[in-house]
Amino acid sequence: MFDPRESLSVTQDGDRLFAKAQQDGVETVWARHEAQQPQCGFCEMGLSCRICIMGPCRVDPFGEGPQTGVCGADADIIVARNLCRMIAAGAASHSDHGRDLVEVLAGVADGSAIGYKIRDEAKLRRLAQEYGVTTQNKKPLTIAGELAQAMMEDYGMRQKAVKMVTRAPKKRRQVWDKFGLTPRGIDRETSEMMHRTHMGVDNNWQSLLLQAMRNALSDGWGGSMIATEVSDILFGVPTPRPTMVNAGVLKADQVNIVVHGHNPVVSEMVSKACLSQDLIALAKAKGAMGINLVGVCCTGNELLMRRGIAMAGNHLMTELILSTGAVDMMIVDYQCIMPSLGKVAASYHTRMVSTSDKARFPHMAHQEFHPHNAEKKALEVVRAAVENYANRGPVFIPVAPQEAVGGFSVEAIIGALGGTPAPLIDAIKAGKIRGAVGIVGCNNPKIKHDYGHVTLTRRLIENDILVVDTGCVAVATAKAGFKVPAAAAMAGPGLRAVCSALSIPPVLHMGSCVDNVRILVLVSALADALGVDICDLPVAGSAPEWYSEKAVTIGTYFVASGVTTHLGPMPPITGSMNVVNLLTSGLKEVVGATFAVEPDPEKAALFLRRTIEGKRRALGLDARSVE
Ligand code: BF8
Ligand code: SF4
Repeated sequence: MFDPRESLSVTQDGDRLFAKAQQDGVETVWARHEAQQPQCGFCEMGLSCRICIMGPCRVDPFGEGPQTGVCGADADIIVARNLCRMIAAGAASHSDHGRDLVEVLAGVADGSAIGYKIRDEAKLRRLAQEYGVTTQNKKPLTIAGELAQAMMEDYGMRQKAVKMVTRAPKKRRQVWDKFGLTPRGIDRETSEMMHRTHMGVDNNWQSLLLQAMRNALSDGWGGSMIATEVSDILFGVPTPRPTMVNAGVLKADQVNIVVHGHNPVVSEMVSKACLSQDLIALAKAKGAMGINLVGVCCTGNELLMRRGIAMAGNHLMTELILSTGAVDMMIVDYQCIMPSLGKVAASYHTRMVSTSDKARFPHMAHQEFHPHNAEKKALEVVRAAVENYANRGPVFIPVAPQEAVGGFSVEAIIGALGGTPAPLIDAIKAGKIRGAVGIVGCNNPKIKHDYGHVTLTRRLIENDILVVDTGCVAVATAKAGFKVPAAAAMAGPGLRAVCSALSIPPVLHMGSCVDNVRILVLVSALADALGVDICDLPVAGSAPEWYSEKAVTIGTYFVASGVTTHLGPMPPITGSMNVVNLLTSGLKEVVGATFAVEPDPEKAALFLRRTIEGKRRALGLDARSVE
């Protein structure tokens, strides 16, 4: 059995549940990571290629063995192509998620998406106007149908540019036009990226990487933005509301249902089913006090943001949550769902249910959800979860839950500021708030669980930098207690004063990973208010523990939008110093921002503070020196 010499998580529930999993003989992500050591050095450097079957090929980083693949591709081409394909996969994942929402919107319009409805008509009308759909004298369902059609066009090849790029500041759009980065169609850019990386197409590492930026932008200002906006129309714009986080949100005396994955199309229906009086009565008849729905990962964030539903944990907690023995059912949709989960669940009474036609897993029952049957299916699976309560063995819930506040959509942030971004801008100008950092992304067993997120966040708020976060980071910082108004006490004096006056935490939960687009909209509003480009703002991005292809895509659209972005783990690019130099310095002359890699969050905090103070200086604001 895997025996780590030191603790694997900065969280108490993580450590205690890891010990419990060990005791129960459950294999976890850390043991499998250990079993993979040493991992392939060629792959780590991006120097292996298996794009065609003249290969697989490897380039020798020491210059002794082959310097090209069978086709003649050198290290620069191979490294660039591999990174490009990661970005294409990330863009495809988030944008396909967006497409599923558009299909539900179309289904609401024609009556086939049963149980779904338009929750925010004002936002529907705003979006329709952006898309050139006339709204006067039209019923909401008619507008919804026409908007869905217009959004579908964004996926194809009929547009010169995806519609919502017009949300970016004018100066930014000029940069994109100048370098050919304006995304034309969502599917088109991903498809072109895959085409260019086929053997014998684009063999210039620079033009490959420019297309990768256009591809990432097609997600950030296209597919992901559609996902967030349509989710708001269908399920409501998030507003601040209290919630609870960590493994302590599971209840020993209730039926516990965990939703895992990303798309609110499934989890929203499950949450509705959990309110069914019949099913609650059934739970009581089975001896439970009620039905307790909680989330993990991003579909959990979607429910937390809009409904205040409790959050049990992030990516590296998903196996451990099952080892509480308290989960009667876990319902998954897609993305970031470890294929190990079915096997972990088999050590307990937990029933596992997969719901998407796109995502199947070993040892899970498959109950396919579609817009026309989701309402009915949700009632069926929740009933099965209730019936499983009687099969529970001993339960170990290791901690008490932590309070948190989520729900900071851009609309909610502007609302908290009194209807305009002006107070935030004034606080930045006055130097009370030095700037803001968006911390995003995952967990990765290569880094102590949540150490990067929590350490970096602490250092930034201590130094008067406002933090907004999403995805798995948002769960980590909530668990660490940064997401209650009282956490202002942990902030520097300037940020503390602003947060106290507004009764907001110094770390604002902006949602799931597709909701990173809310950060793009927020920085665009700040740039417009100041009359500058995004790359001039005292803001930065960070993904301290990233693992997924989606995270590379997010980082790339942040940088292409002008936000300098720090990465914790090194992407697989060190086999080409040309690619490394372009991403970490050359891009500055193209998009006014670069990537930086630093695994140590203490050092990353210094880098991000220096970046922000440098931007302040360039804007003519006071700047602190960062030692
Ligand atoms: O989309 S942060 S581990 S759960 S990829 Fe996945 Fe990363 Fe978590 Fe959400 Ni995002
Ligand atoms: Fe090898 Fe070239 Fe084929 Fe890649 S594309 S596997 S480098 S021959």
